[in-house]
Amino acid sequence: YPGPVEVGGIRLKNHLLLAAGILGTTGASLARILANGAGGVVTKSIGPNPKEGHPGPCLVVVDGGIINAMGLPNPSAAFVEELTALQGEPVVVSIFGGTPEEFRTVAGWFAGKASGLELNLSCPHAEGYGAAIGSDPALVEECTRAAASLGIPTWVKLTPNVADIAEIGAAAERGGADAIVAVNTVKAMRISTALRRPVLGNRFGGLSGKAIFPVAVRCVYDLYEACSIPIIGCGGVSTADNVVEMMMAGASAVEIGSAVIDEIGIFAAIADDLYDPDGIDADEIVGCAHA
Ligand code: RRO
Repeated sequence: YPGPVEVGGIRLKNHLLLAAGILGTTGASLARILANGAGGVVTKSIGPNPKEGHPGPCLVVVDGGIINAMGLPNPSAAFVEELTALQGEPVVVSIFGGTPEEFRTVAGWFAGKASGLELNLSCPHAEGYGAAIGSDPALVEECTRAAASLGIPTWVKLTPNVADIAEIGAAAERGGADAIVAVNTVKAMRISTALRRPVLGNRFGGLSGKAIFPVAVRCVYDLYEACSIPIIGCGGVSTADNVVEMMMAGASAVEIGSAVIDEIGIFAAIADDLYDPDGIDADEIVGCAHA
């Protein structure tokens, strides 16, 4: 293992993080992922008020991935207690809000309690939250500034469901983001031919998993051209070769989500491949595909 890696103001144990929303709902589940080889963890998104989420079904497995429409379920401020046992660990708290003021409020709860924040400007099926904000450059800049001005390292997670993700990344950078995370899920749906209606209770959801890996690589590549802050690749990563490809596109670190559901040992397995004696020199490969 390479030893500590500093990305966007946060010190990680290696280049691999747990992606937001996956198992990151309790302190115990986050600790378990860290004990299993992750270099850092991102929590489930926490918002200004407790939320139950969308009516079920909330998840459907498809070829190459999963479509979810959880609907931002979260305990809001009560989540702060979950971090007590994780002090000093590389824990990034994902937060969401509907306005810059809400982002500032929620961000403030985690000052001194987390390594950093990941602003969720990108949920594809959250009315008034998520991608509704993350597809408007002015709102992205304002929400980023509101949270980042508190002085906690602030990453901004973007949606791939926009015409020009580089424009959105540039707005986050202007707002003071320390890094960009690309990407959240791809808006998608499934229809049951037997029932003749959409499978998910919310009808639409977000596709994650192997199917979206090339989409994520393209987004990271575009952002690397437009931004000078670090980029963290997220979307369908499940092998060490995927990590290397993300890095070549421009990622300084990588988040892993859906693949963890199949295999909790995935961080250690990928790290063994990535850092074996003939393995990567990350500093040398990040962005090399742009040469
Ligand atoms: O909770 C969700 O339904 C959800 C969120 Br907040 C998100 O950012 N991305 C996603 O696919 N699902």
